[in-house]
Amino acid sequence: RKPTLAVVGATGAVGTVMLQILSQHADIWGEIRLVASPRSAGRKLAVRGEETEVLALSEDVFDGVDVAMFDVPDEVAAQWAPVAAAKGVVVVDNSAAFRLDPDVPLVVPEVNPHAARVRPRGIVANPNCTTLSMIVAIGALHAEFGLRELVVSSYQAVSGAGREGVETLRRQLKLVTGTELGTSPGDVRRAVGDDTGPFPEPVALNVVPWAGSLREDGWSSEEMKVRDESRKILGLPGLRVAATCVRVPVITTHSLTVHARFEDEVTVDRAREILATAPGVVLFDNPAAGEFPTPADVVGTDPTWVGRVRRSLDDPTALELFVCGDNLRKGAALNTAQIAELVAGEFTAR
Ligand code: 11C
Repeated sequence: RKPTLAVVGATGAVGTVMLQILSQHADIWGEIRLVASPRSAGRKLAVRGEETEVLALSEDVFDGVDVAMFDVPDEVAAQWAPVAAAKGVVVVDNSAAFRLDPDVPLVVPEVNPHAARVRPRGIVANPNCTTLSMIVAIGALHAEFGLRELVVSSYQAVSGAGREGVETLRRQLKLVTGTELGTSPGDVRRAVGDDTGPFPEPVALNVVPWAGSLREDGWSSEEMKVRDESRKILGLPGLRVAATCVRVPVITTHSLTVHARFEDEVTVDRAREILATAPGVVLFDNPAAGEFPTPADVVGTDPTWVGRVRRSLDDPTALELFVCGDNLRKGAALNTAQIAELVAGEFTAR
């Protein structure tokens, strides 16, 4: 039989992409129920070509549901995912609430699909979009070379901070376009005003070395997520990871520079072969022809794009890469949908 799916958080930035993906992928679901906060209940959204009414989040909404994809704030997921799981629903959750729980698998189908089958709490977690924007490529290289260390810097799009992030950049861009701003200290800040939305500084004509909230010793929550989640997905609890997360004036698609150190010497030729054949990865790397991935080309696509593949000049066991991934697709909705489809296979096999 075809399993019943609930999409919780259907009206958000990720939820919107989720509905597109459900309309594009093979139609494996029976009923699809759309769920959101009471504020959005009653709205109608298109999924699989049908206008579907959004229901208010409640316990009853999970009656008869087999799989639920959650894309809601951490505190909402922390409260409601266990409610759904207690009713026998398999929850695929895209919040940070359960990612590091040892009884909740953290799954990337190209890297650790087997983990999705063992879920003592009835919850499977979807990683953070920054981790997800690189981990498929890193996982493929790790499978061959054995990863020892990651040093990464991110260039994160504003849609990582949801609709408010996108609205903030668009508003700020209107205020700076056609001006001479960006030539003296503080001129951009004065032009965009005090309301910098979800970002601590102006993001138009700027880069902001901050994402998330403050953790110990000056690290950001986003940097800790990249470290903790990479370790868990790759099954390398002692992996050395140093991340610096930076917000850039891009609407959608996170990029990262990656320094990856492996057990033994690596060659660029073999690394390129691995990346060119790994499922979910596109190697786009011909600098002589000006070819490397950029967010402007990657946005709206599914794969992890890799370019600028070089062996480190001072360490023959390390590679340098530039990686781009759409943070709303593979970084969020697509990976969540892929996990839900893995789980759905268990129902259709019954
Ligand atoms: C950002 N990566 O770009 C964040 C948003 O843990 O799922 C996603 C936060 C998370 O701001």
